[in-house]
Amino acid sequence: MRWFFSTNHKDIGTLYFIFGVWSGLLGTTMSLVIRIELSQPGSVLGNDQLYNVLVTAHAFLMIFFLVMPVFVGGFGNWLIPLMVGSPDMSFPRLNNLSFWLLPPSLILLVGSALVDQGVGTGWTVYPPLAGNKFHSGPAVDMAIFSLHLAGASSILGSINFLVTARTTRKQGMTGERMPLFVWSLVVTTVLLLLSLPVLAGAITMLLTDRNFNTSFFHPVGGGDPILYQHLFWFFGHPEVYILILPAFGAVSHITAQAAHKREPFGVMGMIYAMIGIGALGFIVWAHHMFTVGLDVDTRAYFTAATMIIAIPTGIKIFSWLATLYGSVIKYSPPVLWVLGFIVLFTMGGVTGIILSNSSLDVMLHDTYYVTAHFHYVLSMGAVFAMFAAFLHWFPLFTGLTFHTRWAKSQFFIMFIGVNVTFFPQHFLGLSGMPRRYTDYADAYTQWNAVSSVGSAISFIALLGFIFLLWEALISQRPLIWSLHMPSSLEWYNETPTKSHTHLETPCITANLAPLPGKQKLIS
Ligand code: HAS
Ligand code: CU
Repeated sequence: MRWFFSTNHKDIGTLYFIFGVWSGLLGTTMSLVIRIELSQPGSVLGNDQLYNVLVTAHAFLMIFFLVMPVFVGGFGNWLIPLMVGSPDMSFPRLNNLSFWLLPPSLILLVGSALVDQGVGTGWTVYPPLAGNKFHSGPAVDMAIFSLHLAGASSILGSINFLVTARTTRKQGMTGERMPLFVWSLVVTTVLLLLSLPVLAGAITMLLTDRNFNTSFFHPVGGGDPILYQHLFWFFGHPEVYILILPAFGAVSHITAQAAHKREPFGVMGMIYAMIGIGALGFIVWAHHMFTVGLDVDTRAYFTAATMIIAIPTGIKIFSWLATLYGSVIKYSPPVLWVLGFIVLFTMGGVTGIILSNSSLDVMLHDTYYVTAHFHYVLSMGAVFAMFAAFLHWFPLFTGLTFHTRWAKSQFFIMFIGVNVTFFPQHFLGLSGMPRRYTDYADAYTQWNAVSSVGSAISFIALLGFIFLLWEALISQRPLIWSLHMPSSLEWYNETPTKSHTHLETPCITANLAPLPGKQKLIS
């Protein structure tokens, strides 16, 4: 009952973590089946629709049920109140509802794969494939309801986070003094509030097209399937920044800690860069649609607008490097993950810039080059940052520590695994291998085999992480606070005490030292 009815931000954050890890494992197993299918030409599953169902469910699970719940729900719930000095979220019961909307959403999603032929549309759910002609059973309807529930959960959570960050900051914490992780979630939740209703509208129109004979996306009734793509990507592009911005926030804290600095380099620049990325994220959506027949001026605009995003993102990358520059870095496990993040996310970002050239994208769209791009920014961007953040804040959450040496080797195995998996996909894409097919020409065999071996290595590394988590919990290795004080709280002169752990009272603010009167945090 404690967990079911909890209104405590730490309990709810923990629920999000457990939920996210569970969905992440399910999504990972699907990715392994995908890589087994593609490890050699010919069919293993013997069912192309089933393959497409796995690809679709994999994407939904990773995006909506792993990265968003863990970063926004898990870390957001745990850290926002601690970082702004609030006893809890502003609307604790709404917080409970936000979480508990997710399990039914997940059940609908997993259920959709089990009824009729499943949802084999890809996470974009484009009509006409997603219409009742090609997906006639209830599966797509279930997936639409699943997205509605997950969307409602995110919207309610976003309102809660924004109100908490705005109204419950302790005295003296002006915007410039608010920690960057909180800022990253403020921008993320604004993006959620502005983009999710558009997705909800699009999939509701799809629902009525499927069930009530409307024709929003049916040319026969005067509709247009391209309208769906515009609506979807008006949500979809901000969504990818929703996935990465909290990671940016976490990386800022961890780099400052790694460099033994009170704050990262260029805090104001970091804040404006995140706001800039968020704002620009709304005016670039048609770079996903360069092949639908846009006129050349429109393509020129979307190419240029998309490329501009390299500037605020570059500001962030170079600010992290400047934070690290000149300091003696202690290569602790979270720092290794963060360094991996900076290098590999940048690679993924640069392939994004290549894709943003509409004339190149005409060739590269729907090839494995796109798959390589988004796995570099997601699997090695968002997910690496997630590992970094988990290792960084685990001592704060539990008072316990990971086995340092084993955690470092786990990082290196994962680093090798994901690069072996995804780097060859650039070659496959450049030589024309399309995404979302079960089979391929023999010429693509070699790099596909390599990629599949890489996914097996990553899976072993993932099992290693679960072992490490179990080991950390079972061995109860305590943290010595004075040596490992997380700088994120130190910045704001909040001395972490034992009461930061979930074992003590949920109300921690009473134990925190007041913010120093005139101390300058921003130079
Ligand atoms: Fe992306 C497709 C372009 C960032 C995720 N992206 C996807 C998909 C996903 C995704 C999931 O324009 C597939 C969706 C699907 O299912 O179809 N993406 C970009 C650009 C950026 C970018 C320009 N993407 C992300 C992030 C993601 C993400 C972040 C999730 C976490 N993406 C595209 C395009 C497509 C696309 C096309 C459609 C492709 C297609 O055909 O379907 C930028 O935000 C990246 C900025 C970051 C950097 C690195 C750091 C910057 C530095 C500054 C110097 C760099 C410069 C560039 C000046 C650029 C260090 C120099 C250029 C050189 C060539 C060297
Ligand atoms: Cu995009």
